[in-house]
Amino acid sequence: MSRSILVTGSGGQIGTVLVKKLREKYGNDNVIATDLRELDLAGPQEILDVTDVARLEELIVKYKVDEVYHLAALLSSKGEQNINLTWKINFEAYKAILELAVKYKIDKVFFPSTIGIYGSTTPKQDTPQHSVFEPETIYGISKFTGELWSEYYRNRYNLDVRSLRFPGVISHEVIPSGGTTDFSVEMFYAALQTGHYQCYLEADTMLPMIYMDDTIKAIMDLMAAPEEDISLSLGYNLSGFSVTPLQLYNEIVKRIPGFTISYDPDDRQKIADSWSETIDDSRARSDWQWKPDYDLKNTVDVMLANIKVS
Ligand code: AKB
Repeated sequence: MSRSILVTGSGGQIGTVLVKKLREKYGNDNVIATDLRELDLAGPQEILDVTDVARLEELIVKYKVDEVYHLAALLSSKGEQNINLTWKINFEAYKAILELAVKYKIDKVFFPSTIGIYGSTTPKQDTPQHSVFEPETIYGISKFTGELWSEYYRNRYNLDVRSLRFPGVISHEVIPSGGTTDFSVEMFYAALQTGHYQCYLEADTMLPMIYMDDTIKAIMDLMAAPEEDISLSLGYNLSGFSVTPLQLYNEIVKRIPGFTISYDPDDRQKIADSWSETIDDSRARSDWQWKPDYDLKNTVDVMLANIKVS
């Protein structure tokens, strides 16, 4: 069946890879990539500032959109530098998408949530699907509010909204920026480019992570699952594996002898300390058969095999 799919934030870490995969599955012309800037992509693309609701509506009408992925976001660390813009992009633009989805009878909406919705009062080990959520960054607050609106729209308007709580995403296609988990990508580039990495988190700060191929698999599987298998529009807990900067370093240095690391924690330490260490993603496993393919070791192998440094 032909679908018209609109993706916001298509030039970001996840968007770059997801647009490619969606186009492989649904055809180039059926996936409209949008971003603030022009992208180096074949296939339909449009400049879109997601805070411009009139433009968003114009594109939804122009392409008769029936699926939206709202990937545009400011992440945890950058978000603290501009809380009003973070709220506008992460939540208000998303709320506008929900309203337009009802108005134009859009079939399905994907909302990326995050481990940033957890706070210091959330259990850190095996964080359950339903728990205490008192996020401590505007990023977490905007994403948790988005989750609540997703569930509300599902219950009130029968809108098919699906969502995942992403851990740190490790990938070699685009280097992430503005997040607290960025060290998990930066460390690979430093190992290959300069041979030294200065980490902005303490050596033993454990955080949940996921490799990009598993991230894309999770999004595609969740969105393709029969509606009756989806038991919530809140974000599903999701995890690949958990790792500390020191554990990641130890795996990299086994493969790149001589690589060194030092630690100089900054503001991001406080954010990382408020997040969970390990996640219970059993609801995703039972509802739509989520199962990651990548652990720490094969993630390190595939990253080092694919990063191109000049
Ligand atoms: C961040 O570090 O802000 C993101 C996230 C975990 O959502 N990568």
